[in-house]
Amino acid sequence: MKTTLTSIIGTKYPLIQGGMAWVADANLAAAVSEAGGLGLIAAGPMDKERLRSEINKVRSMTDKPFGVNIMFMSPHTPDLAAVVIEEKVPVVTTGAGSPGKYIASWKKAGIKVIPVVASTGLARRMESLGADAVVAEGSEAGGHIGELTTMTLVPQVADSVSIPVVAAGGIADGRGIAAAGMLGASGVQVGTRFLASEECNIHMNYKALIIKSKDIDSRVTGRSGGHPVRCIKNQLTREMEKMEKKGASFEELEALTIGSLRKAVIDGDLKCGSFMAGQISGMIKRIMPVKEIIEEMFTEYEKIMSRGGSI
Ligand code: TUI
Repeated sequence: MKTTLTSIIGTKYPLIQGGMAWVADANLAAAVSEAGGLGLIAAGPMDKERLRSEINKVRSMTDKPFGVNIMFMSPHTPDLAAVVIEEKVPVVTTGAGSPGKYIASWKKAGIKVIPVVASTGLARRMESLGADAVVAEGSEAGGHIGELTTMTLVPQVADSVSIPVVAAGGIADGRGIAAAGMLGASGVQVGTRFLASEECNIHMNYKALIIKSKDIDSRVTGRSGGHPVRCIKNQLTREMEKMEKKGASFEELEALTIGSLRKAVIDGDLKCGSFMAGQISGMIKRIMPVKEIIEEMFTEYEKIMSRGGSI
């Protein structure tokens, strides 16, 4: 498949893996890249030496293009931003903040830069600073989210910039890819579906929760503190909701969630973990190899398009 996105990132399919902090390691990234998408290492919780070692590991597992996701809530961001240059990483995506001050140095190093945005304003700012494409991520997505849904964000971003737009949030099958195309996107970013992949190194409880979850099982907490995060509902999201109703401060809420993503991914702590996942998790019914997930998605997409995109 050729789209304006595949010619930038050099992949077989116009698909980027979500940069899921604590989840997306070299194993998942290499599997996605080897299957024809763009695999990402989530630098999120890593220090620079851990990131360097994950980059080397991906390179030992695949010779296909891959990327690193840098999210701006990490204290290691300046170091991580330097490592991607030193290691000549082909693509960088960013999240949870503006990569403004790093774009020029990444571009100078020949890195393709694809910031994740949740508004047209940030998309335009990223284009003017030299971004190669943007991921427009709607609030159906898991983890840290913006205000707008994928349905409303993607076409507005597509109308606002001339660089390719990648749709994200709620996409887990061929229908989602076709819909993204209709909204003006040149590709998709997929996160939640890869949580239920064989190559994803998360605790079994996390995968089981994705498989078990229904359409209405996710909750957004943290809106009151300005950091809305979507997770599968559990004891932690219920406690957060109670505290937010009582008007708890940002610090009190943070105290409750500190380390909670690690508790989900590593410990499988069903009560106190933050099981970040998108609203589409209700559609995900079994754990599959990454290659089968990607091929199934694009086979279904081709089938829909061969009918002229009608449903
Ligand atoms: O970044 C994400 N999703 C994430 S990051 C993450 S790590 C985390 N760990 C613990 C608690 C909370 C988060 C989990 N999920 N998606 C991309 C994304 N970026 N969505 C929204 C944004 C965003 C929001 C505001 C980007 C920029 C922004 O403001 C930029 C500015 O300065 O105007």
